[in-house]
Amino acid sequence: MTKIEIDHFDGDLPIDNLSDSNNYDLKYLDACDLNYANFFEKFMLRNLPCIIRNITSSWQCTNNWIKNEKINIEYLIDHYGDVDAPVADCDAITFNAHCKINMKVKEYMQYLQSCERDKLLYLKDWHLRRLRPNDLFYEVPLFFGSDWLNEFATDRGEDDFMFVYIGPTKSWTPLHADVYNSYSWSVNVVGQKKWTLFPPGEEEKLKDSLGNLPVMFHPEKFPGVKFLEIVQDGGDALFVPSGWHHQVVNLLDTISINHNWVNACNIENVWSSLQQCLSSVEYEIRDLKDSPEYISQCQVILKSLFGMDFSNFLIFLSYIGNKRITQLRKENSKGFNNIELGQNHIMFDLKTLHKVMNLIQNHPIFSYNCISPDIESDFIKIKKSISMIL
Ligand SMILES: O=C(O)CCC(=O)C(=O)O
Repeated sequence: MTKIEIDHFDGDLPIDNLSDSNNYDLKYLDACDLNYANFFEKFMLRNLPCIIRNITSSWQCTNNWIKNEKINIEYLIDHYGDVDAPVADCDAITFNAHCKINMKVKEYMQYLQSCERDKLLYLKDWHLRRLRPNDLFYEVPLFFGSDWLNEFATDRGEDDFMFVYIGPTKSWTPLHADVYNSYSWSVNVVGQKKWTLFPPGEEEKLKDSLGNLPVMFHPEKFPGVKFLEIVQDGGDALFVPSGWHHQVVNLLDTISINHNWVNACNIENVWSSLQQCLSSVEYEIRDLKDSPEYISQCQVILKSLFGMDFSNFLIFLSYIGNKRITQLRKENSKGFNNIELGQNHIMFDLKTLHKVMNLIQNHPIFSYNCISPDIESDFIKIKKSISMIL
C-alpha cells in the first residue's frame, strides 16, 4: 500500500490557498524527483498548475494502448469494442458545450482509422474504470491520492469523476472551469495536447455583456488577459488547479486519463462556489421569494446547476469526517485507491473539515429547516467528534 504524508498539519501552512503569487510560470517536474509533501505545499496549497513528467512508466495501458507511438486501435477494438461510450461532436455546440451521442467503441475506432472524416468526433468523459473495475490499466499517481470526491463515490458506489478521453488531431474541449471548482489531473497516455489556462478571475475579462464566456479563447481578441499556454506530451500529467478556466486542443491523436478531485486544500473553494451558485439561483427566482417553496426550489435548481445541493455537501463532508476519525484510530487506514494517509495528513483533513463545517453552520440556510433532521444531526455529531480530537 502507498502512503502519503505531509510535513506538518498546523503552523504556517497557507490555508488561504488562492494563488499567492502573480508569477504564473509553469513548473516542469519529474515524477522520480518529486515527493508528495513538496507537491502538496508548492502546488495544491498554492493552487498553481504544474506538469509532472514520466508519470505513466508503470501503467499497463502504456504497453497495451500504444503501437508504434500511435493509438493501438486493434487492441481497443478487441478489448472494449462492444462497449458504449459518450462521443462529442466538436462542430455542434449548445449552451457552450458539445452535443453528445453514444457510440460503440468499435464504431468510434473505425471512425478514427478512416481517412475521410466528415465530422470531428471526440470520445470523452468515458467511465472505463467503473465499467472494468478489475482492469488495472492505470494507477492513480500518489500525488493525486488525496481525493475525497472519488473516495466518496467509489466507497458508496456512486457516480465517479474518473474519465478516459480519445480524440483525433484538432478535436477540442471548450473553455470551462471544472465541476464544483474541483482540481483536475490529466495524463496523456499517447499523443499531445495544447492547454490554455487562466488564473482565477481572468475569465471575467472574457465575458460578454450577458456574462457569457466565449466557447474558445483567441488571444488576439483579448489583449491584456493573463493566460498560460502549455503543450502536454505523452507521459506528462498536468495538474489543473481549482477555479482555473481552461480550454484544450488535441495536437495529435491522443488518449488521456483524467480525474476531477477535491480535498482539504481546495474544499473551501468548493464551498465558496456552492454559495455563489446558490446566490445566483436566489437572484434568478427572486420573484418567488414569498412562496413557501422558495427555499426548497432554490435547492432543487442548485442541484441541477451545480451538481449538488446543501444536503449533498453536508453528507459528503460528514462521510469524509467520519472516515478520517476512524483512520486516526487506525481502525481502517485505507483512503481512496487503497492509499494510506499519514497521521499529519489525517489531522490536516480534520482541521480543514472542521473549519468548513463551522462556515456551513453559520450560513443562514442552516436555520431554514431545509436540511433533513438526520443529515443535520449526523453533521453536528461528526463536527463535535472532530472538535474533541482537535
Ligand atoms: O482533454 C480534454 O479535452 C479536456 C480535459 C479537461 O477539460 C479537464 O481535465 O478538465
